[in-house]
Amino acid sequence: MQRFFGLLPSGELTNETLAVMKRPRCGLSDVEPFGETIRWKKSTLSYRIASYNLPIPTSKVNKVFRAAWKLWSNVAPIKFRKRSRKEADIVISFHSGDHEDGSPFDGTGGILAHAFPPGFGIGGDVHFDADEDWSLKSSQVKSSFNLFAVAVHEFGHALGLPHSSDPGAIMYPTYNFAPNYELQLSFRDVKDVQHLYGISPNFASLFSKQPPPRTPDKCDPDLSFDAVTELQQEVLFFKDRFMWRKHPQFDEIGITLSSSLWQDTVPPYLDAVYENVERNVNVFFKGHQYWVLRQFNLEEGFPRNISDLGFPSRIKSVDAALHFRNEHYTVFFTGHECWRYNEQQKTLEGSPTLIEQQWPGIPTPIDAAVFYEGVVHLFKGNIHYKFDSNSKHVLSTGPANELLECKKNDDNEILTGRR
Ligand code: TQI
Ligand code: ZN
Ligand code: ZN
Repeated sequence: MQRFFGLLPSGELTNETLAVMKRPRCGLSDVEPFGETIRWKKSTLSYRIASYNLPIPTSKVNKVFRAAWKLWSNVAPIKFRKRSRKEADIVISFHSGDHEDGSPFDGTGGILAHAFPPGFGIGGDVHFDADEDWSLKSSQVKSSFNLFAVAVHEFGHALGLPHSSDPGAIMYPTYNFAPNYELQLSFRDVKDVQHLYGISPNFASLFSKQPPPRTPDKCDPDLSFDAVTELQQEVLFFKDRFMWRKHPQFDEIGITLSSSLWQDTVPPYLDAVYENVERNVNVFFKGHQYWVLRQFNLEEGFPRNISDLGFPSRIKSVDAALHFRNEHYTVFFTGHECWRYNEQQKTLEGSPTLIEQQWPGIPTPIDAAVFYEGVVHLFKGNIHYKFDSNSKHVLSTGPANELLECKKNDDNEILTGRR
């Protein structure tokens, strides 16, 4: 009932809820129920930005909100029109503490913003906590929140979207903003808003080149990996912005954004990752750069160029890194070559060798490598090779995702939108 009447669906009998229950009703409304949720009935929605408490100059605030609405109007047939004075369907405002809607803000941190589901009056309104340190920058300042990212999420609520269980979705209930990467709606967000409002006539042409990103499915028989590494007791499998964590004590191997562990220190779409237990560091590779992290903190001076490791300038990236704890060296794979890096002397030893000689039976270039449970695991496309590095032969092959213990179930289909 609260949801229907444009109140935060807290389940509590607040004064506002009581007031709504007492209010006279008439049959005309701008909203209609849609299954469990409600949606706006009209296709052009007006919004107004209240001028008080603005944390940043008006012109910048206007730009951020216009861009946030555009993400939604690009995919669903809704138009958003800004109004300056007249009443608007959606009022956007900044408040601190109690602002008399039954859901007071809580100062710095905690709740950042909230939005009311579609409806008259306060319905669709979006409130931001004026006590947060709001940022606009694409490079993130610690402890500040990106106004654009939070606005896109709240506008989703204002359109009637609930939270999503897909960790790649903007509507997933954790703050995950990757600076330097263009924020986009995920495949799941797009499906959800199109389920409510239909498909924008521009959708096909706008997204034909770059469709909204899907969250990978560990049960996909075509799954391949960007990188695989050990991390203390776990094995981590990287793919796009995500990773799966295989922990010896947990039987469920879940997917998370890799930023959930490293925030914005390491980029998505990595090339290679390895752990050096002795030096207590993790090393990440992407393109010509590498990052060294000690206990989740970036070491000073990183990222650095891979040429600093001793690679000649013709090597533009690293495909995979394979660390041998006991022997104190790491093998880097680049194209059809591999290189041996001495971790104690911190130098590349000699010249590269051909993968087909050192690793017979392994096609090149490879995607990922890890030494785990006494065996070398190499990944190429959707195939996983177990390799014995002493006898130099392939022990077995299987699907790339065989270590992820895929248990096919409906949840997975719901999560990824695949059938
Ligand atoms: N505000 C919550 C949110 O927008 C308010 C909320 C809505 C809520 N539905 C809820 C809280 C159900 C509890 C249960 O989700 S928030 C994010 C996140 C918030 C959170 O300030 O916590 C974003 C605002 F978590 F997704 F990052 C924006 Cl993006
Ligand atoms: Zn409020
Ligand atoms: Zn939310």
